[in-house]
Amino acid sequence: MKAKVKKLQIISIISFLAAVIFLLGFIISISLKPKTEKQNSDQTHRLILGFSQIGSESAWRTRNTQSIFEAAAENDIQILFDDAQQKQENQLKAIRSFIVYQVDIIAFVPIVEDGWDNVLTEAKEAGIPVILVDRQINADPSLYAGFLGEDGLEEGRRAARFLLKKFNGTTSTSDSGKISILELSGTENSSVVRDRAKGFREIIETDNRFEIVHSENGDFLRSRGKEIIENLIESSRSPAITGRLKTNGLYYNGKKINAVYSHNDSMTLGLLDSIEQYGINTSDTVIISVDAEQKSIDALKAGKLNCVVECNPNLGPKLMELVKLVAEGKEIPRITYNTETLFTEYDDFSLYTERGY
Ligand code: GYE
Repeated sequence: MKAKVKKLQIISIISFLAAVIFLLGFIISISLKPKTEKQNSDQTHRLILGFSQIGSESAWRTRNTQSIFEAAAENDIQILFDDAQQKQENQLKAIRSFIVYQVDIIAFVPIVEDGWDNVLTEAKEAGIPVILVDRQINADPSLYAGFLGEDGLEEGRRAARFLLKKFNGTTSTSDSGKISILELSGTENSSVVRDRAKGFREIIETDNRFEIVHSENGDFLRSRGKEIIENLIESSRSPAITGRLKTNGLYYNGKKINAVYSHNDSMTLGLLDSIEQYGINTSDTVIISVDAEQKSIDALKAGKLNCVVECNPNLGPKLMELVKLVAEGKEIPRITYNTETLFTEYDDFSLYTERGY
């Protein structure tokens, strides 16, 4: 009997060892098995992002591009980049080349709102997801995965709220009894201009002391900002006294401008170039700008501006997060706004940090 039990014990130990050896052998064989095409490609496949940028019209735009390249490098994402030199047709060409190249994801800054349906339909048919960056479009929402950028409406509202606060309890000294506003707007038909103008008017129209007497498109360019103000100054020369220049402020059709709302810092810096060139005293003109690049913050600190609404160009890190989610086939929010703030003459400037653009 004892011998039988001993024999059984030996058999179960041997079969247990055999099972362990078999299992080990199985695990080793799996790990040594050559990876399938898909396994290899999934793990080692470096995401390729086709990115179409509108150009380099402002310090904001340049920082925006840098931020995206930096974040792509940090996330080991390859970028196929195209600078469209401010032309929509170049963006359409770039997006089509990304489709041919079969990039994994396309991201682009739509210079204007309309005219994207066809090319985005082609991207969809090619199975390439698209993310909108910085500006929005009028197109079938199923043609893009989501938008990442600024809340232009809120930027406009912030600018107007500052103006209402600044003129709180004051009445205009102008003949019309109105507080006259000059608006320098950016690229026509772009979502950012639509929103900054709309948000500003939404608040301004709650107070009938204010009147926008003139709005002109400066295409977000310093040179255009300078030119518009030069024309304004030149056209305010008083014909009566042999074209003597009015230097106690800016005028439009003889009306003194009490406030300027400029849609970006580049145009605002152009404005400052002209008033300095002509020696115009704008100490009682309230000047509000948008973007918050270092030069405009310096002008605010120097008392040349009254308020700067931040538009944050550092979209890179968030974009790469969204790119990776989309590449994994995951849903992303329809809209992701960047965090932004406000800089005004009432701030403690010693608390400011460098803007980095
Ligand atoms: O304000 C301006 C740039 O689209 C938010 O474009 C962007 C705007 C920005 O030219 O500086």
